[in-house]
Amino acid sequence: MSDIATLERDILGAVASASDEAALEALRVAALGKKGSISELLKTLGAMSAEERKVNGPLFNGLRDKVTNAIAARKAELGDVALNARLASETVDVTLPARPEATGTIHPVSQVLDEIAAIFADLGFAIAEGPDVEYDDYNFTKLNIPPDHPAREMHDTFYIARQEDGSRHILRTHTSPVQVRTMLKQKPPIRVIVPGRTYRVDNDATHTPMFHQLEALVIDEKTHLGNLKWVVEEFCKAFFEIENVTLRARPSFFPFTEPSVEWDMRCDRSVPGKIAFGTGNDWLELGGSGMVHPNVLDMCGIDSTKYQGFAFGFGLDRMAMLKYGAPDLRPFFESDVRWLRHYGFASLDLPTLDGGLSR
Ligand code: FA5
Repeated sequence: MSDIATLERDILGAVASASDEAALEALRVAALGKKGSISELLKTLGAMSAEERKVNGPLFNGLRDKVTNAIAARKAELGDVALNARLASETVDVTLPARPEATGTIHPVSQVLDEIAAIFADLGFAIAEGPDVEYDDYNFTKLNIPPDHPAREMHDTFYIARQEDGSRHILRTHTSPVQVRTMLKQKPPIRVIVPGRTYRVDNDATHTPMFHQLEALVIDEKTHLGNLKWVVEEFCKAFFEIENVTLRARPSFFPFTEPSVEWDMRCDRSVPGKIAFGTGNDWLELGGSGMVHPNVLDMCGIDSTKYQGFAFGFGLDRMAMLKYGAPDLRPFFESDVRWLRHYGFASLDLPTLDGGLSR
């Protein structure tokens, strides 16, 4: 075997068995560095005759290329091995919490929404939704409140600039337009609740410009006021987590219900700053309700000679205030984390009827 062939075999063998990048670099310097074995060989070409150079030039250059390629290939191989070893040793346990302790809490309104969804799901109600920006027609006209009806005044409406066709959108003043949306697309029997945001030009300790309502709508051929009372009663028992609920009905007026009824629940406010539910001689206002007005049924494409039903609409934030003892409604929407830490709920405790709503 020639000297060149021996040198090639030795260098390529050493490159193939180099165990890390440092060993490979040492081999590269020993072969291809300034004073490396192959560099020294290449230097001898200058002193050779033209004939000798013709033979040895391709031989030496070929050796240099082979070694250069072998070193590059081994370097890539070692890089992959090192990366795989690093990936294997630096595993991340994704089940560990991101922070030592959970700092976020569930807002009381979200908590109350979850509680209400659990209660009404148990009573067989579906959840319906509608947009915050609503047609004047659905918010008022189809609810038996025609343009210029004085009841529009009660709603302190936020209007949005007129469209080109003269129509005007509004921020919905109550969740009742979702009654209209539901009746327009679904035939009876209907049994839905509508929790959602509502807007009115209103601002004091118990009124905010944006607040939440809970609407309920039941339509079939024989639902009556007694059914309405039973549903409100069952809701109050589950929501306030008491067995003993006494309701008081007061006559009221809403253009979209006839008759209209406001419900109060017995409570005790005799201890200053405290409220106890289910006992005492005081009354807690729950909200409005009534039998859906036949005009509303007809305007929503439901035959009022065949179908009837009830609806109610309660203030959700007010219910959260009462249940969780928050005296002022405005901080609900101020995003103060100190308030949230005080009134918020653990993020992993989902309210369920059997597990407890507000433990
Ligand atoms: C209504 O909005 C009717 N749509 C309710 C209804 C539905 C009646 C279905 C009959 C049938 P009212 O304007 O009373 O009714 O509002 C209902 C509740 O929303 C009130 O009892 C109150 O708890 C709450 N509410 C009203 N305005 C505000 C406000 N600015 N901030 C917080 N809560 C409010």
